[in-house]
Amino acid sequence: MADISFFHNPMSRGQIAHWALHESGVDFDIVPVEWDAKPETLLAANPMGKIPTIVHHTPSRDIAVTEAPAICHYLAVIAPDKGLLPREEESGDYFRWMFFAAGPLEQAIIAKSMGWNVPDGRAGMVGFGSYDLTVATLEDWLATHDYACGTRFTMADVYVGSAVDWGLAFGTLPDRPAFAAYAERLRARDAYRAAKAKDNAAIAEKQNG
Ligand SMILES: N[C@@H](CCC(=O)N[C@@H](CS)C(=O)NCC(=O)O)C(=O)O
Repeated sequence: MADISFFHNPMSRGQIAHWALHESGVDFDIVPVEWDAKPETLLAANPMGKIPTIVHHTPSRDIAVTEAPAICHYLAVIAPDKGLLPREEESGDYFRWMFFAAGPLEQAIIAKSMGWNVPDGRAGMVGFGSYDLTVATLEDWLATHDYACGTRFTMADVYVGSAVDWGLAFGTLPDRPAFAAYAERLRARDAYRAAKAKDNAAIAEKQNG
């Protein structure tokens, strides 16, 4: 058995963890998940039955990690030689943008996709304030910084970058030059390409029966 079992469906946020697994270089096996037949082992590890979920088989116990950003950071921690963790002076930016993407950005995109509108006068109670403000805030950063931490790729870029990559691909983010340039930098990475090649092949296989 590999060190990590990765519960995955390629048509899902599992793609984020798949890219992170390739960046970290850890040993993993994919456990394929069909939405209408979730394995008991997935539900035991994550009662939400959500993808991505990983289980790290360590000598002392099996450690289940859920939530894509947590999985990304966990993988950076267990593969310290890969340079995916922030240096001390980068950690403010790293955690700021990782949590920004997991909180305000995800909520803003989902709310827009679902047609959920913030009632007039209630933006102050909503973590993302407004979709436009959330998008503009990330755009401002990426217009002047190549990566979440400035000049260097870190694991935060797998998570933030996945939101931008998907947002551009599915039209849930506006096609702004700063987003496009950031996505291009990320799409050139070997780990990104390796993970996406496998996911795209698996999707094609599903679609072709
Ligand atoms: N908060 C979770 C969200 C995960 C999630 O919603 N995954 C979806 C696929 S994109 C899923 O597993 N859906 C299947 C289901 O809920 O049955 C994360 O960030 O990883």
